[in-house]
Amino acid sequence: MAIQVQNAFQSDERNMAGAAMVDLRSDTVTKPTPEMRRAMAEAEVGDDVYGEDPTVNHLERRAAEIFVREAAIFVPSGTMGNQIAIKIHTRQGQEVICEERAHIFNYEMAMLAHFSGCMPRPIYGEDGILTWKEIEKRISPKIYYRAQTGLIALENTHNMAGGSVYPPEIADEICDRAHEMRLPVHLDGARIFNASVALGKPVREITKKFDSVMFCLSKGLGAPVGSLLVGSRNFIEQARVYRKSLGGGMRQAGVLAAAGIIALEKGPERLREDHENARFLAEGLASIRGIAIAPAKVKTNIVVFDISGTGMSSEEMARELAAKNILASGIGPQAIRLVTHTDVDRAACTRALEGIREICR
Ligand code: TLP
Repeated sequence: MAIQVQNAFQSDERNMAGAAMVDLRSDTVTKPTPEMRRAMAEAEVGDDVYGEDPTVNHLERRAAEIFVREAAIFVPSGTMGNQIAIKIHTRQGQEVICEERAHIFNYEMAMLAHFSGCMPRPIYGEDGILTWKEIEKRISPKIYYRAQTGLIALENTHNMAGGSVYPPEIADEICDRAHEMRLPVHLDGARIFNASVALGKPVREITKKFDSVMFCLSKGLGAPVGSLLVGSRNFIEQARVYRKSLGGGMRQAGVLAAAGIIALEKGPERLREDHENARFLAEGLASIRGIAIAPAKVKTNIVVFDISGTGMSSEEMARELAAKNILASGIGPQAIRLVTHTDVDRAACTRALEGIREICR
């Protein structure tokens, strides 16, 4: 399930001569807007390790307000936010229940084991969505000779399951039942604003029962760097210790937080457009021979499709697309992921579709 990262450099060179590059590898590739760059240049800063950066403090306060939590902490990446949360919620030798394709399990450098000393207990969920019924069966019995479940971690939207969205009542039930068993629940909400737009419900509502939430500014919201972890005051105080231990004390980080504030306040407004473009891509892909995808399942900005019917490997397809200045990620031997974002418009999506159609012909 490795992500094969295409080297965009070559395409940049070709770009000089040919058509503009359409980069659909991820929503992490967005460049800061002129407004963000101006805010970064003008940001008021201080030493954030001393808690003295006014711009970072402002961003953290706003995140806590928006999610209706006691506190928030700015971290350099989603990975760091998730792993700090796991560390706080668990003890060494415990198990963490997550979905089989979860980011915390597959793409966070085994930090769950390395940093927290825990074992993942992965469970397959249809479209990446777990239910309490499935989770309950995998919670360790309270017997002293069995490793105990320490945490349940959900992902909303679910990246590798194609940007799927948790129905709020399913997530709420998982949290309620887990809490009855005194188990904490963490949310990898890297793209929680995409879920919020798809559901038409504010993030505070769809995340209210989780013990901690990580969300990213640097994905669909368009900031160049940064994520936030939100939770109780006590939880965030502990997170500050671990952020520093991991080398995440960022000093005059206000230059980053300034772009983050714009991403947080204005980013969500335009996600609907990304979702419409993703659906447009999915519908176009469904009409190409050899490609398997269910467009109705594409609810947010991620399109995952199977290309086994084309006889090509995802590596081959990504290479051929790159030669046309279209960048896509292979996420399995014959699975491709396209992610829409602020730097690709409908015309760019149309070009990407044409490129894929030509290759499959
Ligand atoms: N996802 C990246 C890759 O790492 C796969 C991408 O291109 O989608 N949670 C989820 C659900 C994510 O998708 C990601 C990044 C993270 C956490 C980690 O965020 P960063 O990259 O800031 O550490």
